[in-house]
Amino acid sequence: WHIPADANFHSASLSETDQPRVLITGGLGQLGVGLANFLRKRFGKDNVILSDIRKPPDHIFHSGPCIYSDILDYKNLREIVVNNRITWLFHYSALLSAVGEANVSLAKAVNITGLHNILDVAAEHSLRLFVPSTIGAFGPTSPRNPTPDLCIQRPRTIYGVSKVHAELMGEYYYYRYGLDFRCLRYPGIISADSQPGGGTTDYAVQIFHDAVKNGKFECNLKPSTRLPMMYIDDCLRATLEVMEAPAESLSMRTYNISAMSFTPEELAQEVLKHIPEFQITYNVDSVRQAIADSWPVSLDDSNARKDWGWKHDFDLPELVTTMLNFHGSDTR
Ligand code: AKB
Repeated sequence: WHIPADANFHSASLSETDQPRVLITGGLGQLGVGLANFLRKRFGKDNVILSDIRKPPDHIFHSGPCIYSDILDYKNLREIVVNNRITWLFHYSALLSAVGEANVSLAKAVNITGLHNILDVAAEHSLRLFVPSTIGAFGPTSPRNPTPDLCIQRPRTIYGVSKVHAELMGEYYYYRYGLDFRCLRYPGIISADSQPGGGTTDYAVQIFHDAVKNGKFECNLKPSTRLPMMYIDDCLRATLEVMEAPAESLSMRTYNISAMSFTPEELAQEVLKHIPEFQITYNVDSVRQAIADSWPVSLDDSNARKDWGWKHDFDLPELVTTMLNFHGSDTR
């Protein structure tokens, strides 16, 4: 494979001293605000623009540039990229796994049609483009423990299908047009200050909130459901690291990244070490359970570790201590 000589597109032309001008789509979802804060520390407040179709709460609005953008409106996207001289785009708009099953046509529009607009605007303006993929891009016929980067991908959710599509389209644009597309397959991401919206791994965020507030939690997955998970700080660092990696170090454009895998039972045991009166009960949601049962138990991320030096910091004990501290529990 090589980039055709007549390709109109070339990778983002930043000089050594330039800071990237960053646009984040889907900015008010679980990861956008955390990513914006993280990137603003590195690149400066005004170089990172958060966008969404929703109105930002005051504290987010006052923390840095926030604008309206609709990824289904190509002209609106182009105007934002041109007017703000955007060079890097992080595309976080997506309907997650469980909510996608509840609204397939909206998931198709946002996750597939929206992605097409993003790819085109990125290629047209020579942007460096990051699109998150997920463990949900694998399915019941993928090897599950561990799941390698390259294997059968036959997911059975619209979310998973749209993410395989994103991986393949991004790589196609890379080979065909030279688009600087970079993609990581995220595990379930656990964050303290922002709620996930409609995923299968959401229980692993909610448990901390409920444990501290009520001392108990009702879990919608079976106690033995093992899934790959990652603390948000590791996820954001991995995302910046792959975006900053020299192109020649990337032997592929879509990488698994991994940190830990645990079950609800194991997570509850770890919470109990801090809150001895904590109780977990189970009320299984059949849609989420079927999705979780088709996903990897663990991810093989050896290519990311080898190519650009990926290394996670947070394992289960540090994750639990950090989350409970954030939620204000008296951790012992
Ligand atoms: C979900 O559960 O849908 C997401 C994911 C693992 O991609 N958190």
